[in-house]
Amino acid sequence: MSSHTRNRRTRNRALALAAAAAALSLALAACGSDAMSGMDHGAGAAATSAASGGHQGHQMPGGDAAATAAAAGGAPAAERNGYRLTSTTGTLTAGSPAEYRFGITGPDGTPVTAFRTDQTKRMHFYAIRSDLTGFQHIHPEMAADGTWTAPLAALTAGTWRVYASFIPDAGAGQGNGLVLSSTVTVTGEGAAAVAELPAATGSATVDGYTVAVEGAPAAGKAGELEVTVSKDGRPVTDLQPYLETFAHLTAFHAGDQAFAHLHPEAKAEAGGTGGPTLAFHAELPASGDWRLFLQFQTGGQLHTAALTLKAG
Ligand SMILES: [Cu+2]
Repeated sequence: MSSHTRNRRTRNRALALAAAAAALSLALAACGSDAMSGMDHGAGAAATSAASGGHQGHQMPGGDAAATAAAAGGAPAAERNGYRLTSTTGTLTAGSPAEYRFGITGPDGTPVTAFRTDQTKRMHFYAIRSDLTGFQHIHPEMAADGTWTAPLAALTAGTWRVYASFIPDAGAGQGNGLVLSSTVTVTGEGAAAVAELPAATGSATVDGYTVAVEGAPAAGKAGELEVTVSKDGRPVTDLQPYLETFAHLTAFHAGDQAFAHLHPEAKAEAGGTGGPTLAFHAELPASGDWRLFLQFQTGGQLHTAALTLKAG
């Protein structure tokens, strides 16, 4: 590594860490990177109280063991701060495109129809199977009555978890980002099959692009992940903006499907190009294996690379 490169990297890292630290309180309050607890959408009051205690435990990893464990584990609940994900879609059929319909009700129990735009969209929706295969990231459409429809590509049979990430623009939680989740059963052959999580690696290849990830995030601590994109051994510098970033990075925790959205340190300007190296705020709430999905665009084409990362 040349000294120039090393200096640049050191500077980038120092800036990044400072930015990450500054962003931490914001991230805790508002962004989807908090993977708060809650057992399941059926758990009702228990899930709600666990979730509301989540931030506290998250900010104080050395605090009360039970609170920390609750905060560190688990997929987001279906309800948080009075906002609830509701759906009439309990089961779907494997093998063909399907629609998942849902709504968000506010603290007053009525459907929320006012949402803030975040990364160009009012709603970010993810679906992933229990074994962390089959990642989908969709931007659903909302009807006037607040019903959202997410057009899913064909799913494999099994248990899936869906996540709605949004910022309500009405009610007591106006302006505070939330991630709510629920499960959906997909019927068909092979529903019980479980794919083994690929071992943690520093890189993955998709559509001829190699994505290398550097960084060793510690659970519950703000850190940095550096992603470098190359093709045929050459750095890729023609990344196009996708949702105002040069790469969109989400992560799902093995076992409990906790969720984290890792925000980039720099916004992409419309019409600009990026690469080969991108820095992200890495803030993974739990230790263990996380499945990362990195989405980036070149030549109008969206690519999704997946790799496993271990958080200490
Ligand atoms: Cu999105």
